[in-house]
Amino acid sequence: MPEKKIVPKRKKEVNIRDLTTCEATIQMLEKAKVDGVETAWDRAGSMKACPIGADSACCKHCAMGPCRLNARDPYGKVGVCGATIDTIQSRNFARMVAAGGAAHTDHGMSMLDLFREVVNGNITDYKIKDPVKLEEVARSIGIETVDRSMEDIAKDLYEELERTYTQVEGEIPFAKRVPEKTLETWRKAGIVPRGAMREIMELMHRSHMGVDQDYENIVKQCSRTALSDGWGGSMVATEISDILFGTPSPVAIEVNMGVLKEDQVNIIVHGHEPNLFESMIESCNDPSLIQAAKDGGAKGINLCGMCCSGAEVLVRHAIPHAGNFMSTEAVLVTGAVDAMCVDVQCIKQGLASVADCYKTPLITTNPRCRIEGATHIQFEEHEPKECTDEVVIKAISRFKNRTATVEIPQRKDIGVHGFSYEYINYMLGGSFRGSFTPLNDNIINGRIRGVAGVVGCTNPRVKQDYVHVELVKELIKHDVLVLQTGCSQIALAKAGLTTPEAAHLAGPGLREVCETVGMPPVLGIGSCVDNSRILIAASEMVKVGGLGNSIADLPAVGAAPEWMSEKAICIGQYFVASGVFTVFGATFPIVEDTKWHKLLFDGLEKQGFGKWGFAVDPHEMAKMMIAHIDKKRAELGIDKARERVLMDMDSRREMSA
Ligand code: SF4
Ligand code: MSK
Repeated sequence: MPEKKIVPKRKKEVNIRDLTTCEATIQMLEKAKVDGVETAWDRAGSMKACPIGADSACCKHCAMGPCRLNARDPYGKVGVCGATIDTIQSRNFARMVAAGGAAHTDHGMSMLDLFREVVNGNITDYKIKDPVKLEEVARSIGIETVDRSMEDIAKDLYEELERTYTQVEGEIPFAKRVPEKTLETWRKAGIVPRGAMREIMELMHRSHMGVDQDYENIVKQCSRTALSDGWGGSMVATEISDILFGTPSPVAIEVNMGVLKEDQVNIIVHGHEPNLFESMIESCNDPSLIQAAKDGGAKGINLCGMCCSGAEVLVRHAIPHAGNFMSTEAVLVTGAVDAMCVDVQCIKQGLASVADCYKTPLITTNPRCRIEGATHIQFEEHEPKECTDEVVIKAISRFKNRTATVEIPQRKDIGVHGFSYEYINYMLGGSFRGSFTPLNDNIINGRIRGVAGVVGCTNPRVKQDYVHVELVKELIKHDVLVLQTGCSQIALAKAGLTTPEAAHLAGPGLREVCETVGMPPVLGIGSCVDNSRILIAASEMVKVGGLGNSIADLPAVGAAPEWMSEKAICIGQYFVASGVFTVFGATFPIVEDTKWHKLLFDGLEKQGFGKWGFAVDPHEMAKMMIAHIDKKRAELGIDKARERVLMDMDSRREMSA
């Protein structure tokens, strides 16, 4: 395992170019320095990550501690209660899974609450936008749809999906979507999830002082809880959002800070839940508010997304995206943001002081997420425009009274995003015969070596976007098709790799497929809850046939190269439990060569699951992922096919030379 990346305490002047590869962010960090504004990079530079915490070698689960063990001699001592290094690490990991899973499932439950109120007619500002998807989702979990009204199907769907959260015993509804052999592995291990509330509660209980003190038993509940997110809470969030707001299909979108407009009222929405953004779109298109903006001297209202709110809405409405997680403070430094409106998750508290420096209103909207110093305007789904209209009015007022110097980095790229599972089906198989068969065929014949999901955050302890971009470039060069979500997707969009033209960077086999279909080699599919789309795609690949009987058989891998959030750990664990080799970068909270380390990085695979991997360097990461894909190809007996295809391509090139 390579050495963990921990940036040392910053003593001397830092070269801003070492912090990020995003030119717009570099420009804004330089301006921040001149303006005397502090960002997360400054704080990360002046505060070394705690080495004991980074190794997950400490426990503060009771008042007999906190206890710290020695990562260099992990079995040299135990906690006051006798807890070993494996117990301490597995319990810490469990709590990350529980918190990450809770974030996604609470988001999903909010979407389901909204769906119920829409279906019952109590909320009229939102409607079912995609009745076809409603029927498909209902059918996939056994709800009768023939000769039934949309309302009746929707009511049944709500009743069923509520079990995703509340079910006390038995399997959650979307377990029906899991390939049979994968499900068998889960059943054998006793980890088919019940409702997320029960799983999270049990995981918190088991990781309490003096309860579960066997790391092999704890990992089972980590998996069960994580699966209740991936195949439960997150999947419901995605499916219900598609039903209510529309299933994404590819659109060309502008990305990066150049999407801000000096002569318009700029509003940024940042967070995760699409209902706030949908209402904000309505408010920004309200003729009376547009007129108010014009009366205030603006040419119009310019609505942009950031982070996952942006990643989710860009694929539905082609709303421009101003940047990923590590650019949310930097974008305020432009002085051009007239309001930043946030809901939940990944909202740095530091935004409040940066916003204050530029007199930008930072507006919280969700009762779960208030920030000291920010203005709170509660978003109520029954009257959504009350909140979003007020945000727009505040933004217009800030525009009229702008005092901050405005400097907008002239950087933007256009990329194509919005490759939902349904669209990939259609794109590959056509409208009459939508199917994953062409994808499987191209994997079997070797043009596509395998599939990678590259996802997750950016992190100030890693050079922003660098690991994402280098890793993905390396993967596509070796004919690996890349699916993307969240902040990673935005990193690649800024690097110009989400266009069909980027196919020239792909290896010969993948390039041929991309050129034939007219698709980019990097497919952006949405926000971090939309990782569930990757699970559905993997499931479909198994069902189509020819690539084994379980997700663990597929030549497929996952990565979160610059992760930072507990949600990422939960996502990683549900990928691993679903059968995927999943590599994390930046750092990993573990002590090497412990039994817990061996279990996560090797033992789980022997039990029929996937396993974890770790690497800091993107090329090393790519090597590990490609080696795993090749191992799976060999196990499937399709490794020779690839050699033949590539020989054909070479001969073709020779002939045309
Ligand atoms: Fe220490 Fe055990 Fe308490 Fe943890 S649970 S703080 S290891 S005594
Ligand atoms: S927003 S969880 S920084 S992907 Fe989903 Fe980005 Fe990671 Fe938050």
